[in-house]
Amino acid sequence: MKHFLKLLYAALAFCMVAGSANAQDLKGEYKLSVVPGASSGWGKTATYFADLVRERSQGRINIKVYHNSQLMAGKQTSEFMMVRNGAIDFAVASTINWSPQIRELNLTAMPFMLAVQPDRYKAVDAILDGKAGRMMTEAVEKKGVTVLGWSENGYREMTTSVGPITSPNDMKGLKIRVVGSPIFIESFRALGANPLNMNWSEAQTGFQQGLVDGQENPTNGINIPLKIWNYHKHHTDWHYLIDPLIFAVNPKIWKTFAPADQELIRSCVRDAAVYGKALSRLGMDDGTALSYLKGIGMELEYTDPYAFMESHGMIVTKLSSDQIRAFYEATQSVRDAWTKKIGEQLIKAALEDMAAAAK
Ligand code: X2X
Repeated sequence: MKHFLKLLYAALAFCMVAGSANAQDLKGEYKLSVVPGASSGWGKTATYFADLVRERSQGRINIKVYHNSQLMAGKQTSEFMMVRNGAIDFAVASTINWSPQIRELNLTAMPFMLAVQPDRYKAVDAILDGKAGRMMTEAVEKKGVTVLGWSENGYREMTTSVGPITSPNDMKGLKIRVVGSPIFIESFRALGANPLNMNWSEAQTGFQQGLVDGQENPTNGINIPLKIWNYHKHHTDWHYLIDPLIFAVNPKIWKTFAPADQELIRSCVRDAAVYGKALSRLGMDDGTALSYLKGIGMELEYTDPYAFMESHGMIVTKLSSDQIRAFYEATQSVRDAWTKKIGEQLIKAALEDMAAAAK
C-alpha cells in the first residue's frame, strides 16, 4: 500500500510539473497574419491550417487567423518585419509582400519566366522542391524568420475594364493597380502601362471607384472570391508570374514549442500546403486538384473557373504560347536587371530545377 501511494504521489507530481510546463510554454493565442480576406483561397488555406493545429493538439495550440492585413494596419509589405520582430507569431505570406526586404523572393516574380516553360505547374514545383527553393528558404531564415513550408496562391492573371488584351500593345497607357514591390512597377512600365502602387486594403475600393483600368491577381485565390466581374469585364490568362505562399513563424516563438508540438505543427503545414495548392489549381491542372478537394470534402461551388467567370459575364482570353512569347520578349530588360539583383546563382538554380523537371 505504501509503495502504491508513493507511486501515486510521484505520478501526481509529474502531472503537475508537466501541466505547468505546458501552461507556461504555450500562449493563449498565437497571432497568424494573412493579407487578403477570409473568403480568398489564401485566407481559407490559413484558416484550414489553424483549424488542423487546434484539432490535432486537442485545443492546446490556438492559432488565431487575422485576415485583411489587420495586424499591419493595411500595409502588406510590413508583414515580414513584424514576424521578424515578434509582433506577429505566424504568417501565411506571399513572396510578393516579403520581396521588398528579401530580394531572392523576387525569383518567382520574374515576368513570364515560368509562363514560357512547357508545364507551368511542374516548373513551380521544381523550383519550390528543388535547389532554388532551398536557397529561398535560406534567404528568409538568414533574415530572421523560420520557414515551415511552401504553398501557393496561384498564377497571376490580368483583369481589365477594357480589352481584350492579346499583345503588349494592348497594355499601352492602361492604369494598372500593382502591389508595392519594385519588380511589378518595372514589369508594367516595360509593357507601356501605367502602374499604380496600392495596398490591397485600398485596392478594392479603388476598383469600385474605377481608379484603375485593371489589376492582376490569381483566379481561384483572389479574382473569383472578390467577384472581380463587378469591376472588370476582361480576364486575360497570361500566367505572367506566380505567387508562392510561405508558412512562416517567428524563430523565438518556434523554439518555445516542444519537439512533438513542432512536428504536429509541421504535419498541419504539409496538409494545408497541399490544400492551398489544390484551391489555386482547381480547373487549371490535369484534374489532380479537383480530386484532392473532393477527397477531403472541400470542393468549391464551381469546378471550371473559366466557365464560372463567363457565367458572370466575363470575357475570357487565353493566350497561346506564341502570344505569351511576345510578352516574354517585351519584358526581357526587366529580367536582365533583376537577374543581377536576385543573384545569378539563384536564377541558374531555378533554370536547372525547371529543366530537370521538364525532361
Ligand atoms: O495585393 C495583392 O495583390 C495580393 C492580395 O495578391 C497580395 O498580397 C500579393
